[in-house]
Amino acid sequence: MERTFIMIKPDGVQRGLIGDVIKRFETKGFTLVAMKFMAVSRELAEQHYDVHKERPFFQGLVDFITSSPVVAMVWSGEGVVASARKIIGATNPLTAEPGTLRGDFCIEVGRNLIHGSDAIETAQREIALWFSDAELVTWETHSKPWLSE
Ligand code: IDP
Ligand code: MG
Repeated sequence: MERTFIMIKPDGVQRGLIGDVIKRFETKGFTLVAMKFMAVSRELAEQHYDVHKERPFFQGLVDFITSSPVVAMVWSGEGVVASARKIIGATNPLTAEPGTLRGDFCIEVGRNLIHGSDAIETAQREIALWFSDAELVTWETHSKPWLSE
């Protein structure tokens, strides 16, 4: 089953929005595979955002992600990577549609609440970076026949 990596960034944790974020993925019908509340090392933050290392905002982004704890998660479901990106909304919260997490809960790109993998291959890389195989839980929700035909 398809999986994606989702992280509630330090602003989401500090602002007490952990429950609101998790609720959106739960009520949509996706399945939680792994979750941990953690401080992020500089090394992990730099590896996670490696694709942006030449960008002017890179150091500030690494400073921010390591400044306060995050909630790292893996969610699974058919089409979860693209669907999670839609639930999250555009990178710039001011252009993110109302109804999306960024559209509803934040106002600046440097404090945009949440990360979600942008493609299936990216998700695989990010899940392996943040979680060990043993931390990924295999289980089946009792709602399965009420969510899928
Ligand atoms: P995404 O999170 O929607 O995938 P990316 O373009 O991959 O967006 O950028 C990664 C993260 O880097 C953003 O979520 C945001 O936190 C930060 N970022 C991107 N562009 C800027 C910028 O212009 N200024 C400050 N931070 C930025
Ligand atoms: Mg991205």
